[in-house]
Amino acid sequence: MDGLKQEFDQKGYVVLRNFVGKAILNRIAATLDENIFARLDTMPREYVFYEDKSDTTTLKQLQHINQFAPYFDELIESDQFRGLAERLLGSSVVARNMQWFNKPPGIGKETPPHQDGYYFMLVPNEALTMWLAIDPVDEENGCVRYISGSNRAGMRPHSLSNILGFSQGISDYREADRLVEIPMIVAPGDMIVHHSLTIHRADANASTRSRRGLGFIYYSDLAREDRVKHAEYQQKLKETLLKQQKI
Ligand SMILES: O=C(O)CCC(=O)C(=O)O
Repeated sequence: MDGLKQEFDQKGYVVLRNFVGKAILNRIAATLDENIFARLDTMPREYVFYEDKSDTTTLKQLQHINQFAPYFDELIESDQFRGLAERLLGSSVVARNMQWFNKPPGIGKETPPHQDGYYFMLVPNEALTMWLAIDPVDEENGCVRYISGSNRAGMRPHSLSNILGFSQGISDYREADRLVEIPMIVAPGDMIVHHSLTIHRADANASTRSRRGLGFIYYSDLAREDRVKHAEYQQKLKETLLKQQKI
């Protein structure tokens, strides 16, 4: 485990092949169907994002799904997931959000280059995100791409991205950054984990396949969140998205 933490500290990410097996993947699929997809209209609008709001087949992202399914709450609080977050961050953690991501075939947009910590507003910026693959994900359907070591180089400037679900992107991202990206090619059950300062992005889905995954976000107990600033940002974002009729 020490080796894994060392790798995480050094590169800002780790890859865990076959982190969950078929039984858990099947239970995740059943829980999504029963507790989430069947009840989307009971979730707050700002938790449910479509590529095209008028077409329900274009669902692209869901926030806080652990609040709507006891099994997801169990999973995010389990030793397998939460325990791993604690070992990688080297501190106690708080589970903050469980997300569902998709890039619908052909229309799923790119994920702008960003550092999660820019959205989290933490001091110190000590948090991580786990991304568990549900589908096979490769360069064609828009895999996550990391910049190794970027977790040790501080926060880059961000500005509004105009991409639903990822409102901020790195404003000075350049060709030199693209050249050193590492594509995370994963199979169902594999998991990638990145630090909140690790730069990452993903291409649009150019394939005829879906690109689904689950995100698990944990904050270190050492991190203090600017809750007022965060709530103000979320409220302003919600108002903008409602006005633009994107949610
Ligand atoms: O699913 C994606 O494209 C990116 C997810 C992401 O940025 C994250 O989990 O921090």
